[in-house]
Amino acid sequence: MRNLQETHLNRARASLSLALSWYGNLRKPGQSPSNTQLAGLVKPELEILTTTLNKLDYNLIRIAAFGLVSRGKSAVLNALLGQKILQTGPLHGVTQYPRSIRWNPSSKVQVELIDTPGLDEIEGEARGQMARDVVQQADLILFVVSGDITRTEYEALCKLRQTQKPLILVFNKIDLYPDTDKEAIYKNLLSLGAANPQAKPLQPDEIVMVAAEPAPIEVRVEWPNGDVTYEWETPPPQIDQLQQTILKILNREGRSLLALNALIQARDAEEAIAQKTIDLRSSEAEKLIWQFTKYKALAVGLNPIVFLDVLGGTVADLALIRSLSRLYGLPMTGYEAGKILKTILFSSGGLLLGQLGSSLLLGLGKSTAAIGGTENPTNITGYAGTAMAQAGIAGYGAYTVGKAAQIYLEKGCTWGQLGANTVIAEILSEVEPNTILYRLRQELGRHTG
Ligand SMILES: Nc1nc2c(ncn2[C@@H]2O[C@H](COP(=O)(O)OP(=O)(O)OP(=O)(O)O)[C@@H](O)[C@H]2O)c(=O)[nH]1
Ligand SMILES: [Mg+2]
Repeated sequence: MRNLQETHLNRARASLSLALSWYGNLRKPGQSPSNTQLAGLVKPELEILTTTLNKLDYNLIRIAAFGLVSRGKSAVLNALLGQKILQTGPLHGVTQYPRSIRWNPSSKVQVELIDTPGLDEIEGEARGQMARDVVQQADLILFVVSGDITRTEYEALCKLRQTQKPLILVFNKIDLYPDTDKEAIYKNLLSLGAANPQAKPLQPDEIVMVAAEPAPIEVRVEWPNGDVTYEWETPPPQIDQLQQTILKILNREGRSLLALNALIQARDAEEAIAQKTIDLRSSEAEKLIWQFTKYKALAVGLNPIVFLDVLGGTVADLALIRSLSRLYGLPMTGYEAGKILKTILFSSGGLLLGQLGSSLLLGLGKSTAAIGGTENPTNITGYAGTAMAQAGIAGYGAYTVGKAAQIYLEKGCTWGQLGANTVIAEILSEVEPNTILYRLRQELGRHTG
């Protein structure tokens, strides 16, 4: 278990280092004006890759608390810390900005707790952006509620679960409810989303009941002399169960979560780099694709032997894919180019397979026409006719392959041997049952193919 987690971290490190050196080198400013421009454009993503890699070395796990205003997000984090560090209070919007604090629950792991403003407090776009930024950094999410949840709360929860980060639903302020109500609310929370076939229900151990800052209670004090007074006393927080749940997750799979999250961030950064590169080089790429389109149409049209058509066409497509990847400076080996071509051929809804098929048919006609062509002049026109039709289809094919390759390269940049998506898939295939990661696997698996 320990070794497996270590392996996951090492693979994530290798993947990120490779991406950094690859993109760092290919986008060095100064090589050409367009490279300088590109280097400027992808600087933020390169920085993300660097900080993510550093984070892996620190072994620092980030836990972020989300929820609507006044649910007790700050109070829950204080209770975990065992100190009142974050400001709490009955007014809505006590916490205005995200704030992070170190927590050392055990000597083995370094944790950073991130407090956030209520999701319904900050307005519109700013809220969305703030939440996205914090969610992106978080390795584990605490969603704090304090009783039955509202529609807005449910929607926020669904959004957060879509980010595919491990999440614990924290039911806070249980001191306010009698046991029967508490149980009823807990059951409601468990059956959340039962009506929605898309949402997967929460598991019992994904919901934890706490009282982070219990309200003071009035206690009756009987003095030895018979006097009776009433005093307000603040009960201690009930937070043990949450603390234990978090610790269990951290020990069992903290490093794997860290590795996975780093890879997800890296994947997004790499895709953004690919996207920006492709946008910047779009006119050059357009020229290249047309060149190949013409070349391929010509090669296929002029070639009288059928199997060479198909072969020649495929070679041209492969060369196009490789030239495009070179133009973009995206990682691509011959093997990968072949895989991409195959995927494109099979995923373009038969159109390009049709290209292969019609190449064969038309090519056969063309070959026979060429063989008998010397005696009969109509065969010459027959040859020219099929050759032109075939060339047209082949050319169209090259154009489609070129366009598809462009789209594919944006995503495909993360699928190499050490590509982020490959390593993500590897890690997910190795996690043990019973872990949070195991549960995430189904979801992520759908996402990453
Ligand atoms: N009874 C009871 N009250 C609680 C508990 N936890 C927090 N509170 C109270 O709920 C109020 C809100 O708590 P905060 O921690 O400030 O809530 P928050 O979610 O951080 O709120 P914002 O920062 O405004 O979004 C405060 O008055 C707390 O004292 C609890 O377990 N029981
Ligand atoms: Mg707060």
